Amino acid sequence: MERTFAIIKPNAFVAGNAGKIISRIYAEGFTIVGMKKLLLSKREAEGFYYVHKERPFFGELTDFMSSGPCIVMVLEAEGAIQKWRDLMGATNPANAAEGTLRREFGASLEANATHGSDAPETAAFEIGYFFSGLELLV
Ligand code: 3AN
Repeated sequence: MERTFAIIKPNAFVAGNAGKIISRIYAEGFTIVGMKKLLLSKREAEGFYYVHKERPFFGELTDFMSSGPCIVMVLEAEGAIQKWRDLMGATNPANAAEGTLRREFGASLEANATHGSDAPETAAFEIGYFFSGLELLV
């Protein structure tokens, strides 16, 4: 079993799509090991996206991620990291395949509805950024 870290981003939460996304997560066979709603501060969003700090979109991305509530989750499944990325679809909703979450709920490259870890090391960092071990008991 593997764990990955997921976010339902502010655009999806504000549009009222969190419930539909959570239903898809269950339907695809993930276990939700941890889940909470947060309103990130700009500083907290910057800390989370630290690896992107040199990218030109860093300011806009962290403004967006602190613009409204989001839901952070730890998902468990066989091959959870790739499985969740497959369910999300391509980063740009315009390129995301039919049936993926970003295709259905993404509004733009930035407001692309969901986030998912891209490797075991990033999953470990991202899970630890938001959850303590005590919050992830199953
Ligand atoms: P992914 O989330 O699919 O792994 P990354 O790691 O390339 O994609 O990008 C991190 C986040 O930064 C994405 N979720 C996306 O919302 C945002 N992003 C990526 N490229 C751009 C861009 N050119 N303009 C604005 N936001 C971007």
